Amino acid sequence: MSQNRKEIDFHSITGFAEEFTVRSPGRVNLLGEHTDYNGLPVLPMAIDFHATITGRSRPDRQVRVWADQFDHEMVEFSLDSTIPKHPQGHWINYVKAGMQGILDEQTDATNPLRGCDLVVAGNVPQGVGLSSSSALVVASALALLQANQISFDRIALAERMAAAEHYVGTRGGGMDQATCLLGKKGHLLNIDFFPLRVNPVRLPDSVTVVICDSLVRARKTENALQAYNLRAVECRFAAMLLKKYLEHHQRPSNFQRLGDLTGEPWHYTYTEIETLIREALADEYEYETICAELKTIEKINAILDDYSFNNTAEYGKMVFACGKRFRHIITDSIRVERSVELLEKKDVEAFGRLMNEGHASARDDFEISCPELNRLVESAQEFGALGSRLTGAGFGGCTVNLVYNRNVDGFMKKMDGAFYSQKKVRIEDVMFISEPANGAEIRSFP
Ligand code: NG1
Repeated sequence: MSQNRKEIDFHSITGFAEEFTVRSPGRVNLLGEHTDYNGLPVLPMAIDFHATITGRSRPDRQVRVWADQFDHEMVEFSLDSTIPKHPQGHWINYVKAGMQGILDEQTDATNPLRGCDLVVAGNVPQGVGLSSSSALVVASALALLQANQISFDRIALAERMAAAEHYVGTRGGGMDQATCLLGKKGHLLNIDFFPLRVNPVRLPDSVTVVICDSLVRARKTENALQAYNLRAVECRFAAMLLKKYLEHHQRPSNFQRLGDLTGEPWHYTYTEIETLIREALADEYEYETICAELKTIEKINAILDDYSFNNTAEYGKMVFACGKRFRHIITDSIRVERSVELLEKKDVEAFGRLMNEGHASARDDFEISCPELNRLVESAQEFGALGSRLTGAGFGGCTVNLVYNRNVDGFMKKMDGAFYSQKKVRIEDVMFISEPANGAEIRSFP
């Protein structure tokens, strides 16, 4: 990974003068993993790696996009009410996702959006849990808004972009888009969802965030799509089972996501939800048991189809670890809540211990780790990181490590020796430091 970025020569690529540039950051999450789509909190920060789009508006409804990273490959499409998708995994789908999100909200049919010429570049590493996808989705939406001189509210846009990214086939939550738009220099973001609320928490000056790449690639629209969506489905089924349990005990049961139980009419604390999960859910359910418990095969199959499984013949062999998954979700939420209190007191050592616990929970209960991530975490803990855990969707990607400033050099050298020195990699491509960065920026040129 390298923070170097070259300037985009918009004129030589497109033949026109540029009118604006948008820079939208990636993010690293310190705690609260897979909690976002369950309506529960996260604790990420924006990083100093960006998707960058340079552009100009066009008089018609065409969008032409050159990808600086992909040999200036150019893709053209029209801003029709439904933008057709490219094949799954193609980079242009992220651009289309952001723009479709803007089009869907456009109510004034008499004043259709103008298209634009764009050149996309960036240095957020892809498929390593640092949110390169959302950086591009958000940057694309901002480019379209800028080409049409439309102002926007960052919270509303972040909520819209979270839904918009489902266009690419993954069913994530809203952490990435919110961090990308609302990042604050020097701060972690304590984010709550439905509705989106963001509370910046200062990262104490004594510590540095070091990110280490496991070198295992997990692309959410390719090899990791089913694994990621299976976690989302397991959480959805867990919520349905919990609902049945509450109904059975004549308690209010009309909720959608686990996080709803903290609001009206339940007002449960996280600890009460933890107890409820323990009482109501088994660790794992076979497909037939889930269908029997929820008294429907059709609905279960429809949900699996909806989450891109598309192979009904295999559904009978699936196992859903609902209790284990929710145990991770609620214990990670408790850890986020405690972390905010600890960071306010600048207790970085206790915060680091919660990060370590978060890794164990992601590994054992949510089962999104892999041997390489576990090795990185164990080495980091041995070499003096206050906390170390996998970050992002998991199944590969990076670890995030909290290290006292004074120990950073020694820590990185030891990590290099233990993990990278045998491999053919440049150290600046696999280990890096970022301060918490600001959210997306737009610059326009007269
Ligand atoms: P990354 O790490 O960018 O793949 C994904 C989801 C998040 C969140 C995390 C896990 C998207 C766009 N992002 O992030 O919403 O669920 O996994 O905490 O789907």
